[in-house]
This record gives sequence, C-alpha cells and structure tokens, in this order.
Amino acid sequence: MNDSQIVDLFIIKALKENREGYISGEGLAAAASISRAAVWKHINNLREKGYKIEAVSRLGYRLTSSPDALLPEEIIPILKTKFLGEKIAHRESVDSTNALAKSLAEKGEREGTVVVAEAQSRGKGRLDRHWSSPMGGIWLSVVLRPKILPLEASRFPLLAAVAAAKAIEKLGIEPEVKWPNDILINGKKVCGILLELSAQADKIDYLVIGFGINANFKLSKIPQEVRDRATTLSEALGKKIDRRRLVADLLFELELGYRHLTEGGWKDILKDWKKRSTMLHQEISLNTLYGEVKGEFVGVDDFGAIRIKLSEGGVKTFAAGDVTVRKRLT
Ligand code: BT5
Repeated sequence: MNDSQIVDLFIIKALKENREGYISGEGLAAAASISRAAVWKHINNLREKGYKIEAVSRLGYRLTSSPDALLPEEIIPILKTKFLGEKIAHRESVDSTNALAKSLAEKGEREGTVVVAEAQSRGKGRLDRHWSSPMGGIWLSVVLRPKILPLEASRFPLLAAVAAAKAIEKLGIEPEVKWPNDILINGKKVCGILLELSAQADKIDYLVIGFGINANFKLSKIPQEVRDRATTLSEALGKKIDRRRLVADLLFELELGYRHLTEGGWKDILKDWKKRSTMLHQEISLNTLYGEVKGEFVGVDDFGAIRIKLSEGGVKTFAAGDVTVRKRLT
C-alpha cells in the first residue's frame, strides 16, 4: 500500500468514528501529519470513490454515506488476517481478476495480495469457459507463493472451497461443496473457484486462487443457460448481504486453512470438505476431456483427485472433470 492509500484509510477511519459531528481540516491534517491542502485533495479523492463527505466552513468534514463497493478502505479495517489482504487492488471493472493477479504476480507481487473487482468483462472458468460477473457479485483473486511441490497445488481448490463454504455459513446458510471447486445452495451454483499456477519442476512460483461468488444481483443479470443452474446469496436469503463482511470472513478462513495446510493439516481440510459434500457415495458421472465415466464417488485422494468405483468394476482416480449426480443412493 502506498502512502496516499494509507492516508485515505486514516481519513475514512477518522470520519467513521465521528459520524455525528464534524472533524476540522486542521485536526485531520495534524493527525495525519499532512497539510490542509493535502487533506482537501484526499477528501476529493475519496469523493471520487463514492464517499459522500459534507464540508461546512468553520466546522469541517462529515461522512454522510459510504459506497457499496469492495474498496480497500472498507475491507482492510475489518480484516482479521495476518497477511492476506494487507494489500488490496480494487477495480470498478476488469477483464478478469485472475488475469490481473497473475500479471501482478509475474512482476513479483508479494504473497497475500488481493485483487477484487465490482464487475468482470471476461471472467474465466475452468477450460476457458466464461464466468458471468455482473455488478453486485464478489470477483476476487488472491496471490499465494506456497513452499510446496507443484503436485500438491491440486489441494488448493478444495481448501478454497472449504474456506468459502465456512464464510458463507456465517450468513446462516448451509451450502454444499461439489468436487472439485464449486459451492452450491439447494443444488444450484453460488460460487466457483479457479486455481491457476506458475511452477517449475519442483517449485511453485505463484498460485492465483480466484473466487466468483454470486452475492447481490438478480439472476436476470446472467445468461439464461447459466441462470437455471445458478443462484445468488441474496436470492437464497431473501435480502442483500454485506459483501465487505463476506470478503473479510473469506480471507480469514482462507488464511487459517492455508496455514493449517502448510503445517501438515491436509487431512483435517479434507474432513471439512467431505462433511460438506452431499455427492460422496452417490452414483455420479464424470465428464473428462477423454470421455465420460460412471460409478460411485467413493472419495478424494491425497492430492484432491476424485476416486470413483467404476460401474464396470475397479476404483480409478481422476484429477479433473465435471461431476453430475445420476442417482441418489441414500
Ligand atoms: C468455475 O469454473 O466455476 C470457476 C469460476 C471462477 C470465477 C472467478 S471470478 C474471480 C476470478 N477471476 C476470473 O476470471 N475467474 C475467477 P467452471 O467449473 O468451469 O464453471 C464454469 C461454468 O459455470 C460456465 O460454463 C457456466 O455454465 C457456469 N457459470 C458461469 N457464470 C456463472 C455464475 N455467475 N454463476 C453460476 N454459474 C456460472
């Protein structure tokens, strides 16, 4: 974060703590160790971001409303993380937060940086599928640099799904996880996760984990063919959610899980994931790049791959694919 952003954060915090009254420009300048002209510049900058700040001569400034946006000024003060989200790059609109996070990571961006956008024009799913990303959702990517073998990276979609599910549960909803990277509510997709990485043979340069959470928008904002299999948190709850709180909870859960994973806690993460899976032990079909396989979903292996007891006999493991339930066995 640069000095100017730190001052913005400081001013917003001071204004929020004094909503009832006015803070003088002089007082703000002294507290932030900047000139009164600089205070004026920062106030204007914050107004451009959507903050409504009243200015009354001889009295000073008063915050009358904050924008409904995932601005660092809104998220950082409520974060409970140690390093995740220390730096947040916010965009009104971007092609893809994963693409931006990757280009920042290529330039050496440190671990824990978050990219978040109000809308995406070219949101990505797996296999270059399109991810609909209208205003009101949470389109967010995290840069990580784990010291693990590239082969262990396939644990991250499950780790991320558990973190997102736990954050959503705080809203009083019981979501389910769907292998490998989806979160569903009543069988409909509310969140998708996209993991991208850059690695050498024995070392990960960086990982980008992208979360697409359908938070506060009407389903009519996404294409018909997607709509039937999708839902939003506001639809599930019948009211808008506080997106800032959800982002803070998600980053907290992700950091907790990440630390646990690097300390050897994979088994617990998998247990947490399985607890939230309703497809385990069901008859499923898995669509892979090499065709369709059918059988019972019997488990997830040590590297996050799906294990299927094939209808024609034997158990096989698959690293990628799309699952559909064919028959509920229980
Ligand atoms: C995913 O892919 O589920 C991963 C989605 C990750 C999106 C995030 S947003 C922030 C970050 N930046 C990015 O550019 N991407 C990540 P997959 O399992 O392949 O699912 C894609 C399929 O989900 C599409 O083919 C549609 O059928 C469906 N879909 C598209 N948009 C959707 C939405 N908003 N809600 C529910 N389903 C959707």
